[in-house]
Amino acid sequence: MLEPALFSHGTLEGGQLAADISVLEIDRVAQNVVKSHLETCQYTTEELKRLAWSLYSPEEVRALQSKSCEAMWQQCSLQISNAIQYVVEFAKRIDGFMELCQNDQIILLKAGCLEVLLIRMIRAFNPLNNTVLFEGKFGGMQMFKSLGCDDLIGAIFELGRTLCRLQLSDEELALFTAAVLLSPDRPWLTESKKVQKLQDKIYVALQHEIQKKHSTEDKLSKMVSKVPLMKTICNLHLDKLEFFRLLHPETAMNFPPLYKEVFN
Ligand code: MHQ
Repeated sequence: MLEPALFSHGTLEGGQLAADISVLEIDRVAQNVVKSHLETCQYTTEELKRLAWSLYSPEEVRALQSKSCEAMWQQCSLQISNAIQYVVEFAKRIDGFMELCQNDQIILLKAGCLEVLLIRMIRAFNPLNNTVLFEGKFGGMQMFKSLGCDDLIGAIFELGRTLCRLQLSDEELALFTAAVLLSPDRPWLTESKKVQKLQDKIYVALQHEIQKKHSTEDKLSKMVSKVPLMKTICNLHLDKLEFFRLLHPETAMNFPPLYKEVFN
């Protein structure tokens, strides 16, 4: 062997020390990400539990359905824009994010915030009756009928059901959304290696978190396998927005600035 010292007792102990340091490091990453999530998740779990009882009445659903397409788009873009603000705040609180160059921060947020919202949606999604929180009450997909995007809405609700089946804890959700946000493969990143290193640590922390509940099935790969579907939904949303903009340019011009900035 060329490097016998590598296998000597002393070096092995050194290796163990390195492993201990990285366990501490991983715990620190997990704590930071989970805290950031809890501080920026818009609704506490308790609030959502209480809200789950307030459903839109059939009359209220009918009222939403008879709105104009423009009015409904305006309302949805406002809700999404509000929710994005919390995702931006979440990103800012993740250790390492603010140390990336501003260019990369913007790329990661623009590319990832809808995916993060779609994952966060499971907290505000009731798979028992297929309803989601919209403007303070829960309602089914029929309430979005006037958008004229049944395929998009159908895909979002389907994803909601699929992700709910994974029964993610707030810790898992926090780490999963952070990992999605810190995707090193987003086009035009200038420091993707730096992003990769941050994401690697978060995935290790996530795997560690999953193992705490000594589940046998491979939950992490199940979670990651839903990412392509989320990307499809994001692209579908962009297509719908582009089409809407062609039909109603003046309404689209009045969309919330943050929504326009992210999906321009
Ligand atoms: C967040 C809270 C939250 C806020 C807004 C794009 C388009 C024209 C229509 C919720 C999509 C319609 C969104 C408002 C619909 C699927 C959108 C409109 C978690 C996510 C959540 C609940 C959003 C989920 C998706 C909603 C309902 O913390």
